[in-house]
Amino acid sequence: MVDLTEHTDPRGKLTVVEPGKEIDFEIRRAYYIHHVPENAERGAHGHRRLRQLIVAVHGSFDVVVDDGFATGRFRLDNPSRGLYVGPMVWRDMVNFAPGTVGLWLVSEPYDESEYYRDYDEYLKDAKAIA
Ligand code: T46
Repeated sequence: MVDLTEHTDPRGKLTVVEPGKEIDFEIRRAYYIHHVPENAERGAHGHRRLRQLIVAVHGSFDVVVDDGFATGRFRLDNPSRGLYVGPMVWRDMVNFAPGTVGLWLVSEPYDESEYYRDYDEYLKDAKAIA
């Protein structure tokens, strides 16, 4: 989990993500997820190279990560705390609260060939590089 720099004054809070400070990769793409239907799950993939910071800017959801050897579950519910996920990690996003907006800041342009969409293929490669 990454604590982001938060500036609070009587007008509210402003949270900053700056490469070289809160994260150690250049941001080459951003996307956000919203209007997630009740009980919907996203993810079910891994990335070969991509690094990302995930922030629940509104609402909450869980990120379940799996590196081929162990799993972990992280609850994202604070817009000033993000989850860094590196390459070669399988991830699922679950348990979205109604109205949630999740932000992804990522290190690579969109490239479908960079995804693992098949868990068995991912697992074989994850174990091979360990
Ligand atoms: C991730 C989770 C949270 C694009 O055309 N450009 C993009 O930059 C992205 C991210 C997606 N798309 C298209 C590809 C699909 O037709 O949007 C559609 C939905 O994408 P996907 O099925 O990959 O959605 P998720 O929620 O499974 O995964 C996405 C990201 O791909 C992934 O990196 O971490 O959001």
